[in-house]
Amino acid sequence: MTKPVVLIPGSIYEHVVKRVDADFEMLRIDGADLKLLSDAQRSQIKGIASAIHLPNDFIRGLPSLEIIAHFGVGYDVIDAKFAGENNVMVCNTPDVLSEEVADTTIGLLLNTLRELPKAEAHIRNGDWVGKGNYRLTPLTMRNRTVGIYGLGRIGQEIAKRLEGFGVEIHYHTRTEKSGFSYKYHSTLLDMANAVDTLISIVPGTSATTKSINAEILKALGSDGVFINVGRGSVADEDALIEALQNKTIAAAGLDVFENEPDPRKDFFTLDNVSVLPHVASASVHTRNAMGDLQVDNLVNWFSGKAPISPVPETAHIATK
Ligand code: NAP
Ligand code: 8YV
Repeated sequence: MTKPVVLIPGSIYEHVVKRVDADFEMLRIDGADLKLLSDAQRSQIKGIASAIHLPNDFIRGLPSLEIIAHFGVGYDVIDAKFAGENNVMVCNTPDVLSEEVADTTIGLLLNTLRELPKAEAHIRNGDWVGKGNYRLTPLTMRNRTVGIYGLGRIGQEIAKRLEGFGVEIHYHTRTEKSGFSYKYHSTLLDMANAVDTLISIVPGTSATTKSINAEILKALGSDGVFINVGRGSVADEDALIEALQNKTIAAAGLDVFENEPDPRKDFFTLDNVSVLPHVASASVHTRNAMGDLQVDNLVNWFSGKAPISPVPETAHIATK
């Protein structure tokens, strides 16, 4: 029996390549560009395994396409509504990365508050012996009130970990979640006024774009700390840089940026910012689990079973 043709456009984690190659007729091209495919190839492609932006005209140009399996829980690089309207299933990789991302978030928060990367540089570059002890950090986790913007799968894992630090926990989502003792705020501004530490772990959508703006940062206050592990698009970076320069807020910890992998240079020159290169889920353990889930969605689909993790916009599409 011939295997379904699965396209990998652009680069992807090697574990995914190996699995796609083993289970399907794999086709690889450098990017999501129809010009890189012959007419015959376009009509043969039934599935996509990708981690990059797929423009709508690319999806439209593949007449036999049934399913897109995305590497990542956030799928803002795919217009899933458009795919659904064109009967193309979209799957993402939720849950398997939630704990890793939550662990990294706590690490980034501690790095930001306690300046651990700078303290490590102090010993590595000889300043401990040359200049003496690293400074006492003005910021601490002690007595913080933390607001979590997005209490979904990852937000809940972050909250669980924060409980161990003895800090007060608040959250904002569009709908109040049952079964949590954390204080709910129906607006982001209301929460920003009530907390001094804001962790953003919402998806990148039209509703969240630049929602962390000058007003929210001002509400956070001069002791305020902003941590972004969700998507760079959620922060208004002009407003954030200004707030950090003027000390409207005290500090920020950023794993995600509007322009990746080449973020605004201000984030590297400001001394009240701790940065990471979008590594929240980046361990071999977790990336393997993400890759397996991505490919298992394709395996299920092409053996006539329901996909494991369809996104809500395409969950209505019937299994073949
Ligand atoms: P999830 O389970 O779908 O949770 C999303 C949460 O955000 C929900 O609580 C949702 O609650 C809330 N939300 C969505 N839109 C909102 C809005 N407009 N206003 C307020 N709250 C809103 O997703 P997840 O698995 O936790 O992942 C969240 C995001 O994290 C991903 O989409 C991705 O962008 C990001 N992420 C980043 C990394 C990284 O490496 N840095 C890794 C993994 C994930 P309501 O629906 O009630 O509003
Ligand atoms: C990955 C992520 O870095 O899952 C997500 O939404 O942002 C991260 O886990 C990314 O998806 C890899 O392409």
